[in-house]
Amino acid sequence: MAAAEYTLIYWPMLPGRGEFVRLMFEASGTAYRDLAREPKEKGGGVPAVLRYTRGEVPGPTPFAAPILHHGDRVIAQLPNIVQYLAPRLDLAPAGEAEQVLAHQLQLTIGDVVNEVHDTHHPLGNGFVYEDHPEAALIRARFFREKRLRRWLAYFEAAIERSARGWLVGERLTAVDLSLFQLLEGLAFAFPRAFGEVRAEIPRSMTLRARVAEQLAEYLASTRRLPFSRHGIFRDYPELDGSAG
Ligand SMILES: N[C@@H](CCC(=O)N[C@@H](CS)C(=O)NCC(=O)O)C(=O)O
Repeated sequence: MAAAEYTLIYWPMLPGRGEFVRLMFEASGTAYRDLAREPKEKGGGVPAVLRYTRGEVPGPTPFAAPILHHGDRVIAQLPNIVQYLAPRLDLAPAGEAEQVLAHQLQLTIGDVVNEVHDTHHPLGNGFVYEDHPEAALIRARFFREKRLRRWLAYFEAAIERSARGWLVGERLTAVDLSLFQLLEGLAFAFPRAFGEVRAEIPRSMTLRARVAEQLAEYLASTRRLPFSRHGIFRDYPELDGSAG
């Protein structure tokens, strides 16, 4: 079998930002190497990620994962990876205006992901959740009450504007896959708060179901990593306002 052209480098054992890239390969039926999920003895595991971020691999050093290695190119920053891969995997919209809009929406999804991360890491990456649960409660409440509905209404309006059931253009593109993943993550991390909004975003829920249908084989496979209490989307009931 021919070697995969694309290599994804991302922390093994959690979906995180790597999953947004993985979905592009899976949806387009593109062979890829998921390097850090291979055994350490074969060059995988966490050391694989560190080799890249420590500059031990030729090419520009990425600050953080996800990382895409394609030929002699080493590319980081999730929206940048999506922008690079989308036309190559036939997951980009057709014209420049729509491509710019897709990138805008992709960056916005990245903003939401950052805010979700901050609900359990309100004081930054140097702490673990258990260090500052009170701050996390405040941050998560702000997210649930002031941000979640606004973010979701924004994507819903984009789908309504496109009038084809997708965020941009007339068919599924990479940013739809990212919205799917975002909705999956929100439903996992904030089942109560998300449950209160879902009736207000019917187009987004339909998009989510359509992507799930298209990816059914992958989603049922062991290649799909489950959400947990590692990574971005974490199911702490207290942060969903539903504990106690
Ligand atoms: N803005 C970057 C964020 C990358 C990022 O924060 N990656 C996390 C994992 S999801 C990481 O590896 N962080 C390690 C660090 O920041 O030192 C992107 O969208 O790719």
